[in-house]
Order: sequence, then C-alpha cells, then structure tokens
Amino acid sequence: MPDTPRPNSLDAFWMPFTPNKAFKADPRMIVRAEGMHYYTPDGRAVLDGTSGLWCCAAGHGRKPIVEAIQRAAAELDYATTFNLGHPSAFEFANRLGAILPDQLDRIFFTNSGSESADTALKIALAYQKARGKAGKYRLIGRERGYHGTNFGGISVGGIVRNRMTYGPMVAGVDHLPHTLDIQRNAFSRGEPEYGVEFADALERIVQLHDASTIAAVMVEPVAGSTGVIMPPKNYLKRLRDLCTKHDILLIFDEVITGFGRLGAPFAADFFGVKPDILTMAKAITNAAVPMGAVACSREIYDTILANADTPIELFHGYTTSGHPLACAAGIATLDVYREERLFERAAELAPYWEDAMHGLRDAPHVIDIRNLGLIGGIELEPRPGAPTARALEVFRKCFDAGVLVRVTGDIIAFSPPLIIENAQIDQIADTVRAALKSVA
Ligand code: PXG
Repeated sequence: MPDTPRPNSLDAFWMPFTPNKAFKADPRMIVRAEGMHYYTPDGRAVLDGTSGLWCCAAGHGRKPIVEAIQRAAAELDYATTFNLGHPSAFEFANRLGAILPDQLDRIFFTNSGSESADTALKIALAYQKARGKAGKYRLIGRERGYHGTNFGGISVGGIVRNRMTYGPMVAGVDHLPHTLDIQRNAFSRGEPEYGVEFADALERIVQLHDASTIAAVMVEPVAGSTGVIMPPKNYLKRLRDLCTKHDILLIFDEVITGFGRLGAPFAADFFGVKPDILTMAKAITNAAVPMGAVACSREIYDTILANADTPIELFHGYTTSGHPLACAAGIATLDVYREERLFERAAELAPYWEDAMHGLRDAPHVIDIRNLGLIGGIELEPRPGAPTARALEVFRKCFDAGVLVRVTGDIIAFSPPLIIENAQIDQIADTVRAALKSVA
C-alpha cells in the first residue's frame, strides 16, 4: 500500500531551485497577494521587493487582469494554434508588436522564459539555413548568462551549477566573458564606466571559429539571475556593431528587462540598441498566467517563410503557444501598463531607488552596489568557508521583518513592482540595513 499523504504534507512537491530538505524543515508559506504585498497564513503582510520573481511588474491581484482571465476561461478555455486561430492570440501579438522596437514585430508564443530562449536559438539557426548559410551554426553566449533551464538555454548560458550536471549539452557553443569588474566599477551608479572592451572578446571568438560558422550571440542586456550585472557604458552598442560587422544575429534575452523594468518598454529602447530577436516572459502577463514570447525582425520571419521547402515553415511550437487565458491576461496587462504609465513611472522612481540602494554603502559586509531602472543588487563579502550563507540569513531576516528580497550567491537582488511608493522603497532599505547589521 502506498502511503496516503497527509493533506498538508510538503513531501510530494519537488520544489524548483530550492534546498528542499531545509525548506521543508522550516517552511515559509504565502497564501494571498494584493498590490505591493504578499500575505502569510497568519495574515502577516510581506512587502514584495522582487515582483514575485522579476515578474509581477504591475503588483499583485490586479483586478483588470484577473477579470480578463475569468472572462477568457468562461468563453474559450483552450484552442490549439496549430492550424487554427483564435482572436486573442492575433490581437496580443499585434499589441506586443506595437510596443516593441520598429520592425521587431513577428511574435512566436511560448510558455516561459526557458522556452523563449530555446525558441530564439532555433529560429536563429532556421534563419541562417533559410538564407543559404547553414554553415553558420555556432551559438555564442556569455559567462554567468541565464537563459532558463532547457538545453539550449543552459548551453548558451554560463551559470556553472546549472550546467555541470547535464553532460555535453548543445554542441558548437562558445562564451563571451561576463562584464562584472568590481575592482574597477564598485559602487557604480547605473551603467559602469569601465568594460566596453569586454565586447571585443567577440572578435577573438570570430578569429577562432570564423564568422562563417557563427549564427547568433545571445545575452541578457542586464544579467539578472546571476546577481545583477549591468552592461558597461557602450558595451551593448559595441556588441551590436560587431554582430553587424560579422553578419551574426544578436539576440536579447529580455525576460527580466522587458516591460518597463528599466523605465523604458524594453532594454533595447533604454540602451538604444536593436537586437534581431528579443525574448520575453514573466511580466508579459504580469505572471498571472504563464507565458513567454519571442519577437523576431520582419527580415527573419520573411526569409524563413520565403525559403521554406515544406508547407510548415518552422517545425517548432507548443500545445499551449498563444493560450487564450495567457493572451487575455497579456492584453489586460498591457492595458494596465499603459493606463497607469508604469514604464514612465519606473523611470521617474529610478533616481530615488538609486539613492536608496547606494545609501546602504556603509552597511556591514557590503562590497558592491549595482542599480539600473528599478533593479538593485547588493553584493556581500562571502563568509569565510561558507559562501552564500550570509546572504541567505539576510533573506530570512528580511522575510521575518516583512520584506521579500531575492538572494543568489552572496548577492541580494531587488526588482520591486513598478507601482512601488517612495515610503516602501525606504522600508526595503531600512529592513535590509537592519538585517545586515544583525548577521555575523
Ligand atoms: N531568461 C532570463 C534572462 C531569466 O531571468 C529565464 C530566461 C527563464 O525563464 P523561466 O520562465 O523559464 O523561468 C529567466 C528566469 C533569480 C531568478 O533568482 C531569475 C529567473 C528564474 C529564477 C530565478 O533572479 N529568471
């Protein structure tokens, strides 16, 4: 007889990216969310300093989004988009196209950032093949890059722990160096001064492999998951120029930077650098329904369609690509962003946010502070012999004191909803300062 689990047993759920044993011995639970706050089972409010996981940009429980999902579920629960259409998928793609950079408006729907990353890489290869350059097959990523957890994403990504267990992965991948340079750039406000030359490593990679073998370069404009690394001034422009020079596609993974995080619709707008392919997820629906998307240039879409030798031009897709509930949530989310001017609001809040973050410079253990838009990262000196332990303690203390932060390694990361108020920014800074003072 199998054990019958207790109704509230924590055993069956294998939690993602979580120390399962430790969590289940000392769980922290959330049962409700509204606006800027989560609520624990005993009714305690926890200020959300991370937009869930970089995704609830409009805050939680937003009525227009909830109601749009309810209406959609009642009207059309599911329809495939393989060879069949439903209006909200087309409408949402058009709406996304209208806020994406010019001509970057051919949209492939996925269900997550990981699927978006792998979709983008596959489209890059399909494009090179379609234009008669099948020899361009190499994919170039960057050390410390995070593009989700599927095989394409971990291959091109550069997070060692996410790669080392899983064998040889996708072949023909190489990596640019990451751009964190604390020695030269510690406590930079916004984009760091030094490091544009990190982009020149692409020239070395081209010399090694030859451009005729390279399909695409994929980077996060701001690296989030690895612990918040900002691009040095002019780095992304230089990378764009080198890709253009060598006829290599540039893919921006905008899963965290998309939808106003930097105070512009996309990082491409913020930095004035246009990629050929741009991936999205998370805030695309305010995370109320899982969804991702890949925006491609018209050139890429037209080339693949024009040169297909089978009726189906791209052998790729997901059962729930363009799911009706996700599209309804996405359309309602874009309405909220526009009506509440949240992208502009993020830009307006950014200087106050920057001051609050850098106000923690003299707090104990802090060796670097990084910020851009409504993103913040505070790097701590690792505890000797116990890396990550100090940051994890800070996380727990902040949670107990009513503020949710995110830790990755010895870095505390912040990405609050774009509806945050100045007083709540102060609350985050005060809580983190107290936590830093209280840990050894
Ligand atoms: N690309 C980027 C740039 C991401 O940040 C993904 C792809 C994958 O998305 P999905 O939806 O498949 O998870 C992400 C996800 C963190 C953290 O601690 C960040 C992510 C995921 C988990 C933790 O900052 N980002």
